[in-house]
Amino acid sequence: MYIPPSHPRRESLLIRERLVEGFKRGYVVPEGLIAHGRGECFDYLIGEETREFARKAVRAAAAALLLAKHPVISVNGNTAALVAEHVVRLAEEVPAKIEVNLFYRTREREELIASVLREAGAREVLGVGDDASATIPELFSERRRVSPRGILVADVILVPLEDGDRTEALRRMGKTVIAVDLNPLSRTARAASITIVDNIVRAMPALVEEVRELKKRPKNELQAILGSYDNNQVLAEALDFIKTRLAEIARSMRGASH
Ligand code: PTJ
Repeated sequence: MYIPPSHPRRESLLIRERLVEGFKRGYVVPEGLIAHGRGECFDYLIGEETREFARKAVRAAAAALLLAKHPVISVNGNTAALVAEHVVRLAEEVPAKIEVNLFYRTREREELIASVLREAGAREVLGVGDDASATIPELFSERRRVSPRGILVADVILVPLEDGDRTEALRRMGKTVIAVDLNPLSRTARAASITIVDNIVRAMPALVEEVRELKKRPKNELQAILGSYDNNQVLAEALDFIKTRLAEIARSMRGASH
């Protein structure tokens, strides 16, 4: 679809097109399009920019990934459509494993997502077919099926665009969970150890950059970054930011009406 360069919502429309393309190719589910719409609404509220609360979370996430023994990046349909190249880059920089994990799991989608990741440069993709032979206890969705070489043994897992159940189950297993979720009120956002409240299309490049930067720092500095991070505080900052921003916009609208 042609979107004129001058269109004020061009970026946002191009992102939608990537999801629609993934949907047509069969690896983004219709529910993923709805989920993106919810995300877009929250992106409007934060002004479609990476804010300070997200930067803090990106920094802590980069430290957690670099300190991990077995870091894994979990990939679903929307993530593959929007940021496959950044997933691969992040996996190389950390280094971390990449695993397909789907809420609406079918063999066809697993394979399509793995091929999108391979096209983007991934050498190994876990969680496809018989590889997803282990189970996360107390989880009843298809997300429970994981790779015994990946999420099952991971100590730190990045779960972009997640549903709350798995995040809670992974936390119960003692794992550190990093979520990317534009909705600071979601169950995932509240259950995760570190929540990046930002659009995944901005959060993933920022995370790659931060990992590159923090890789040069000593381990005790990374531990200090992680140790001083407080996720509830960061989520509260996101809500405060939205509240203040909306109050300012409302004030300026009242001013314009006189
Ligand atoms: O590919 P599958 O089968 O694993 O299914 C993927 C979806 C996304 C359909 C599935 O995980 C799902 O139903 O997710 P939820 O419960 O709708 O949660 C998705 C969360 O991601 C919501 O809180 C949205 O606000 C948020 N979100 C959506 N798009 C973005 C986003 N956050 C950051 N960046 C986005 N682009």
